Amino acid sequence: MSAPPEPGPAESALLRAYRGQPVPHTPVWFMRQAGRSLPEYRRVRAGIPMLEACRRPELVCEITLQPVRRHGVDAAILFSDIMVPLAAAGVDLEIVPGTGPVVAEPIRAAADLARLRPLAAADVSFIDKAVRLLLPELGGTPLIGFAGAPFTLASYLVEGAPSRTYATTKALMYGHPALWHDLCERLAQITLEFLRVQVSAGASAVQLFDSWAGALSEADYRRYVLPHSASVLSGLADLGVPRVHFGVGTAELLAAMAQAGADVIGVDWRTPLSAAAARTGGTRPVQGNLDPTTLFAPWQVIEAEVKRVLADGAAAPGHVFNLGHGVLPETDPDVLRRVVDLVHATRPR
Ligand code: 1CP
Repeated sequence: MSAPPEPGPAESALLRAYRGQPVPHTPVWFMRQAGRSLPEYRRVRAGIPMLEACRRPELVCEITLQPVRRHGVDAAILFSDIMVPLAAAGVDLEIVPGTGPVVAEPIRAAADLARLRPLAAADVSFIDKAVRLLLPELGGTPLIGFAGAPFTLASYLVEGAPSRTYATTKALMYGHPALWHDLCERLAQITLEFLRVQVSAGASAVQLFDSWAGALSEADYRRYVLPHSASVLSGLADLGVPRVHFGVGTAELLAAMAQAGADVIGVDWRTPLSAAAARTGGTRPVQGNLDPTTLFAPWQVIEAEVKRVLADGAAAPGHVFNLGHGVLPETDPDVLRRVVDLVHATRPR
């Protein structure tokens, strides 16, 4: 007798939680679960520049699968970077080890916008190939696609490198609002196309990372950023996949970010999940939000914090366990495995 067919991603705990449906266990995955915390990642990446690695479908497939195999998480997230579609759209940039994205010629004036052409699906055909390689390997485990939101992408393009203050970005935003909106419209097109390619190839959910939006006041967010993130999210509506919207330091922005049109709100560790649920109207599932540095604490502390996050997440119509931001490179992978097992063993309420 043949075994019953494996349930597909649509029936997975992740997709059920993202839709606010009852789950057999709280699903869990980790932002930046692939990458530098894993020795097997460091091995396969050795000598290959980051952007080059992202363009090799077999390597993307292998790196995406590594944390799924090792940790038993409920989702894979495509191994890529928010800068990949910008490089594919003609921007000269590099991801510098130990620093992050560095743009050769930052965008500061109207004439610079010409360097940002629209993205076509063919520009990122390597993504389509990688997703199609991944699907049979993943069985029923859902694949999450992702992209950077216009503000976060703009911050790298305008600053030219990671920033702490976003002073140049904000100067352009306040001083040249027409140029700012033109830039963000172009970025929204690129992001939308990048996400649509991932979903068309088989990703079951998407996450829009507006990692650095927390640098803005709510008023500025609503005026300069929300319309562009909303155009990305509404441009995905016909695909029918859950859309997660996440940023860091967004306590004051959660209501506005929810209004941008996401189905699920990602929350950093500063805001209790119950407060995040209340601030977003109590109608949306939440994702988060263990402080990533908690993973360096003694196990008893980690255990108590995981249980606190789980209990707090029960206030929302659905909860997907995650960290409040990405896995830090120094994290012990065995601790991540224990966290997954603990989340799975704790009865959802
Ligand atoms: O050589 C290396 O290993 C480079 C390190 C690295 C890795 C592993 C970078 C450079 N990007 C990535 C992969 C990556 N980037 C993933 C992997 C998928 C997974 O989660 O398993 C994801 C989701 C991203 C997304 C990303 N890139 C974001 C949004 C998420 C977040 O953490 O807020 C951002 C802001 C970036 C920019 C970026 N790329 C790389 C770095 C070090 C940074 C951050 C730089 C900064 O601090 O501004």
